[in-house]
Amino acid sequence: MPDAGKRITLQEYVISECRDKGQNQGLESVIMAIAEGSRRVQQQVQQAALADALGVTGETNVQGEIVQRLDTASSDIFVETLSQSGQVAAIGCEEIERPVIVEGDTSEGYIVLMDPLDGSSNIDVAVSIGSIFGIWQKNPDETVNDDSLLRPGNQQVAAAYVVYGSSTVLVLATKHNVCGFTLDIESGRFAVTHPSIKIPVECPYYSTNEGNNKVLDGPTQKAITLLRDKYSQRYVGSLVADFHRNLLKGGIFAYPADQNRKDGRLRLMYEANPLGFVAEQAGGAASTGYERILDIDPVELHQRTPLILGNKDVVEDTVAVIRGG
Ligand code: AHM
Ligand code: MG
Repeated sequence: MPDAGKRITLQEYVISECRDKGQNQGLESVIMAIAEGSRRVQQQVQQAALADALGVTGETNVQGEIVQRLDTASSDIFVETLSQSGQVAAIGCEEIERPVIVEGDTSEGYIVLMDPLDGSSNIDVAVSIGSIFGIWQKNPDETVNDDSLLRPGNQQVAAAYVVYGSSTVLVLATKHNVCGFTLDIESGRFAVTHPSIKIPVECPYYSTNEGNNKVLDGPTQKAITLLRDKYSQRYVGSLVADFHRNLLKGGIFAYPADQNRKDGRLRLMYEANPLGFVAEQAGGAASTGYERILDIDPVELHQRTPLILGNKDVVEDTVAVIRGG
């Protein structure tokens, strides 16, 4: 049986980060709302087949993608926990067209952008999926509106993701550290299991959808061929799971632009910015192929971006080839 009692809990960790190390005040309430939401989503993911909660809703989301029933359930759970945290002024969500502006917003409020359930194609088949969160602090005298959410990733104060896999792991990146916590199912608490994550210098893996090779431009095809020649391929098809493996074991993830996806496949605000922040805080890098992800000035909440993410040296080498170098 786990002895989580001997480990530092997520709550103890974030209180220390926020109060003792000068990380933004009130952030602990946002993180604990994410943790509570994740605990509930994890239960739903585990029980979905038994509760007849798998499958599609019959709707398409703002991105034109088919909505799974668990996408909607997860989105509702996180909107509820974040709204009730008392520290969140606005929420942007991959599944919701317009931002959710929270009533009774405080002057120290935060803005959270999230993909509540990443890896939709894996939901029904018991393969690892996850949730992703980017966290910005609103200006103290600002009344939030839709435009308040359009901030570059370099202004994030923290980012987090959760993997619902063979165990449920929450990874939190703050200004000081990247730390991983595992959910103790019995107590419902997350406890520190990966105290200070740095992406390994070695890069055993590359993760990309090889089926897209034929629609890549010449330089990008060459970049992927170079990765294939050097590294082993691992591709789950859930960004969170692919990124988590590469963060712990070393690796690079690539979803570049192609003929069918001129702006890339993944979402800047919900996927690339938060994971780009985690990667950089852990010593890695995130690029579109032409610019640093975190420096993009967003023009649209649901905008897409090409994404090259992971080991810093390998990202830089890959980007140089994509640029025709
Ligand atoms: P989602 O947020 O709707 O689940 O879509 C994003 C997912 C990522 O998790 C994953 O990296 C990618 O889409 C997989 O795309 P593909 O099936 O084209 O390889
Ligand atoms: Mg996603």
